[in-house]
Amino acid sequence: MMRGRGLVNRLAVIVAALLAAAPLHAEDGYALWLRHAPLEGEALAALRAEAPIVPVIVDRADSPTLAIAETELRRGIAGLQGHDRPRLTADSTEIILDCGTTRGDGAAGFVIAPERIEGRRAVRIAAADHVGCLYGSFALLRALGEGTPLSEIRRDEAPAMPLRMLDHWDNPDGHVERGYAGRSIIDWWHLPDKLDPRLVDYARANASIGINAVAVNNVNAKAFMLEPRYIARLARLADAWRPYGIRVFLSARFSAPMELGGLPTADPRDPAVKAWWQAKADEIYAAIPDFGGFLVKANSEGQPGPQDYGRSHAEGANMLAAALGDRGTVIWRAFVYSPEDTSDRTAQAYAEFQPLDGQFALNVILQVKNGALDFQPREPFHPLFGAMPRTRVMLEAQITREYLGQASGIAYLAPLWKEVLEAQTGRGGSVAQITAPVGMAGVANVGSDRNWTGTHFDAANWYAFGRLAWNPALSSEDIAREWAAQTFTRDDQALGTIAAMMLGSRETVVDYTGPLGLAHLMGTGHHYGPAPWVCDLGRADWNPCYYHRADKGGIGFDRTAAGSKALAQYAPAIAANWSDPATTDPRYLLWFHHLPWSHRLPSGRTLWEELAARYDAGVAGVDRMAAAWASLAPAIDAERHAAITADLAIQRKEARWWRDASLAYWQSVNGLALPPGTAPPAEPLAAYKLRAFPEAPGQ
Ligand code: GCV
Repeated sequence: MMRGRGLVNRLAVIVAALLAAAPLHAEDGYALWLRHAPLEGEALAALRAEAPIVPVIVDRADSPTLAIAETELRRGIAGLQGHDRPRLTADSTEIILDCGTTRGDGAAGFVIAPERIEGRRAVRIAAADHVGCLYGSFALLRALGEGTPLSEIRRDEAPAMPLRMLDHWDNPDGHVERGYAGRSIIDWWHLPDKLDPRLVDYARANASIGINAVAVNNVNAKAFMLEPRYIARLARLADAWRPYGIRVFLSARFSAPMELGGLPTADPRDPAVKAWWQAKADEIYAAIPDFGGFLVKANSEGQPGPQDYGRSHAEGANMLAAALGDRGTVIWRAFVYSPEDTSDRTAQAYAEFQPLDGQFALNVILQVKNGALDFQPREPFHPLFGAMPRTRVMLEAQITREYLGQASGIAYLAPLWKEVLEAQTGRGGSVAQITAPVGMAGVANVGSDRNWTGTHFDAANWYAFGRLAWNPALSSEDIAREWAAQTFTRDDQALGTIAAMMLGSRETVVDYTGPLGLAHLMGTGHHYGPAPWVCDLGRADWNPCYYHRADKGGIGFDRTAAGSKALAQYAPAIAANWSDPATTDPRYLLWFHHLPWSHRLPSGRTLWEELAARYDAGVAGVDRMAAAWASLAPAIDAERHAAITADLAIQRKEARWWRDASLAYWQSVNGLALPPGTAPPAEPLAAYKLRAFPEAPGQ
C-alpha cells in the first residue's frame, strides 16, 4: 500500500517536472508586445476576482475606434486572466470608456482612474476623443500586463509630441531600402482590392504605442506613386488605419510634374508646376480627407529638388505647402550633402538650411537626422537643433539598424535616442524640448518576416521609438523592462537580466565598430561589416578613410577651427567645450579631433591602447550577452530562446571580425605593436579585405 502511494507521488513529481520543463508556448513573435500572456499568482487571482466587464461607452456615437478599444480590452483581459473570453461575476468591475464626442487625430491623452458607481467598482478611461480612449485602453492593458492590480491603475498622460511617425523606406515593388526583416508589408500590387490583414495588425501595434502617422514609401520616391491608381491604393490603407488614429503621408518626388504631368520643368516658381501640385493635392484630398501630407527628400543623393532650378529648399517646400494648404504638412528632409561641395560633409546641412530659418511656411516641418552624418552607432547631436528657432523642426531617427549590425544580434536603441533627446543644445533647451512641439520620425524596421522585425529583440526598438515619442522622459530601462515583461516573462530576475543585456547592447556595438567617436567605417554600399581601408570611391565623402583620416601620425577628423570648422556650428559654450581634446567627451573625441596615437587619455592609456581596449570590451560585451541569454533558457519559450541564441552567435562572430579587421588595419597604418595583452587578429588584413558581400540585404 505504502509502496504504491509512494510510486504515485513520485510519478506526480515526475509529471510536474516534465510539465515545468515543457516549452511555455510555441511562440513566433507575431504577437509582439501584445501577447497578453496569463498573469501569475496573486495578480492572476486578483484580475479573475475583479472580472472586469467592458465597457459602458459613455459617448455612444458609432465609432470604429471605440469598437476597437472595446475589443482590445476584452481580448487583452481575457488573455491576462488565462481565459478565452472574459468571465463576469455579480461584482464585476466596469471599465467605462468616456471619450468625448470628437473624432480627433489622437493628439489628446487620457486619464485612467478607479471610481465607485452606486457602490459598484469601476475604472474610467477618460479622453477628449476616441483615439485617446484607444490609447488609454492599451495603457490599461500594459499596466495590467505588468501585474498592476486593476484598482490601483491611475494614469494621466498626454503625448509629449504631436507627430509620432514611422517612415517606411519601402519601394512599390516590395523591396525595402535598408530593410532587414523581409519584404515590404505593403502589397501595393494587390491593393486596393485586397488588404492584407497584417496591415491592420500593424496599425494595432502602432496604436498601442501611440504612433499616429506613417509615411508609406521610400524617400527615394517613384513619381508614379502619385498616379491615380496609387492614390486609390493609399486611400484603402488610410481607411484601414484611420480607426487606429494613423494618418498616411506619401513621399513625393519633386520632379513628378515632369514625369507625370509632361511639363518641361519642376521649377517651384513656374505657374504650371504650382497648378500641377495644387491639382494633385486636391485629387489626393478628395480620396483621403485626412491625408497627412508629403515627405520630401530633395537635392540629396541624386534626388531632384528646387536647387536644380536655382531655388532654395524653402521655396521648394513652400510651393508644396501652398498646394496642401491647411489640410496637411510638408515634411522636408535636411539630409543633404552635395557631390560638388568639398567642405566637411557633416557641415553641409547646417550651411544649407540654417540661413533659411524663418522662411519656411507654417505647414512645413524640417526633418533633421539625430546626427549630422547618417545614423551612425554614435554621433553628437545635429547642430541644426536649436539653430532654427523660427522653423518647425522634428527629429528623424533610424529604427532599422543600417549601421548597427542590421538584423544580427542585439542593439537596443533607446539609449542612443535618449542620448540625443537629452543633449543640451545650448540654444533653447535639449533636443527633446526643441522638437517636442513638432514630433519625431523613425525609419521603420518592419517587414514581412513572421516576427515583423527580423530578430525578436528588434521589436523592442519599434516599441521604444513609440514610447519615447510619446514620452521622451521615460528611461531606457523602464521601457526595456515593460517591453520584456509583455514580450517574454514577468519573472523579476529574468527581467533584470534581459534589461541589463539590452541596456549595454548599443554601447557594445559602438565599442566593437567605432569607439571614441569613429564613424562610417562600414562596408561600401551595403554598410555591413568593417571596411576602414576603403579610400578609392569616386566621391571622397563615401570613403571610410575620409572619416577616420588615420595616418602614421594619428587618427580622427579635425573639426575644430584648425580643421573643417564644423564645430563652430554648435552653440559657443558647447563648441568651446568640444574644441579642446582635454574637455571633449571621450565618446566624441575622434569625431572632433585628429590626435596622435600616443595621445594620453583620462584613463591613463594612450589612444592606441584605449582603442584596443574598447574593441576587446565590445567582444567581451557580446560574450556576456550570450552567456546571460543562455542562463535564461528556463524562463523563455524554447522557440524564441533558440532563435535569439542563434542571433547572438552571429553577433559574437561579427564582433570578433570588426575587432580583428579594425586592429589589423590600424596597425598597417600606424606600424605600432599591439598593446601588451591584446590578442593578435585571427587573420591577416588581406583576408579581411577580400571579404565581399554583393548579396547583402537592404541595399
Ligand atoms: C533612403 C543613407 C542611406 C540611404 C538613405 C539615405 C537617406 O544614405 O544609406 O539608403 O536613402 O540615408 O536618409 O535618404
